[in-house]
Amino acid sequence: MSNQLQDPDCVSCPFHSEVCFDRNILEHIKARDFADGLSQGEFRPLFQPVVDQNGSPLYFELLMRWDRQFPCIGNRTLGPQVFCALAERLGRSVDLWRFAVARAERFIERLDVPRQFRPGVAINIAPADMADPQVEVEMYELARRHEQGPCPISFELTEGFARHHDIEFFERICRLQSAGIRFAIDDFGSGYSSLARIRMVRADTIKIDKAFLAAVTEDARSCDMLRLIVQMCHLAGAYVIAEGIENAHQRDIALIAGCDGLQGFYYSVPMCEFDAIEWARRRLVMPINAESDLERV
Ligand code: G
Ligand code: MN
Repeated sequence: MSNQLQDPDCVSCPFHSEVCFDRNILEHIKARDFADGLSQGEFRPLFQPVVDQNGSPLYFELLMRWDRQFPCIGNRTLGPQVFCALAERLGRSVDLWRFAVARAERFIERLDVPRQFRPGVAINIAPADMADPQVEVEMYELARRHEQGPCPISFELTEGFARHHDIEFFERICRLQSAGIRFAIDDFGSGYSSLARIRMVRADTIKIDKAFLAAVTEDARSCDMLRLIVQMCHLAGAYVIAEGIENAHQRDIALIAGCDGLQGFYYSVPMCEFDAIEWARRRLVMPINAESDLERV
């Protein structure tokens, strides 16, 4: 992270390295804090790569953080598990989503790589936001802005979406897919996500929850299960990403199980925009003459 000081977004990183995911902290946070945080630019997107079997970036997942000085609890960096519930309660969740989309588009623009080699960005979307008709409208606009090729921005349906049973929800996803927006089922195998969900949503990608990868190191039975889950996801027509790869052993198991992509601390922690761009540029595999196209894109 030697380049942090060159990126204004990163100035706060060294002071807030520990991310808080403890929801109990919510009782100390006021509605006003959130509104101020959003208007004062305290939300900061990080980017974590998803790589192929050679370690080359396929795309990045945008992970939001919130840096704030709270009067009663001091300086904190909060993770989405904390502030997404608050945003939803305040009816500001779509605002945060919109901010994420804008920053994902900025990231892709700054990456400045020819379209055919350009890694995309995946943004988490909560089920309640996905059910908002305005979000659907904005997703069509997004698809139109990128109509020259496959839309580089995709969405990860977070775990809670499994509780949304209404047919309109699934039809909306289907319509958007026809318009070129791709969806992933996030954290598959955790919480409420069930087999019915991968049947109802024809997800482009399924991400296997990191709890599975945590288990495979100790347990041969989990390896067999992982292989079967990957096969099932492939039969459902989806790419499969293994989340939470922390060491070479887990990487090998995920690859033997047939996973198409890998994500986790073994490859990289979530990085600020500047570091993620540097990281990607060092690893992108492009034909030699493609470099000269960089200027023209
Ligand atoms: O639910 P979702 O997949 O969006 O969660 C992403 C979260 O997982 C991020 O907060 C990220 O920091 C964390 N994460 C990413 N890679 C790893 C990993 O290898 N191990 C663990 N324990 N967490 C990870
Ligand atoms: Mn995710």
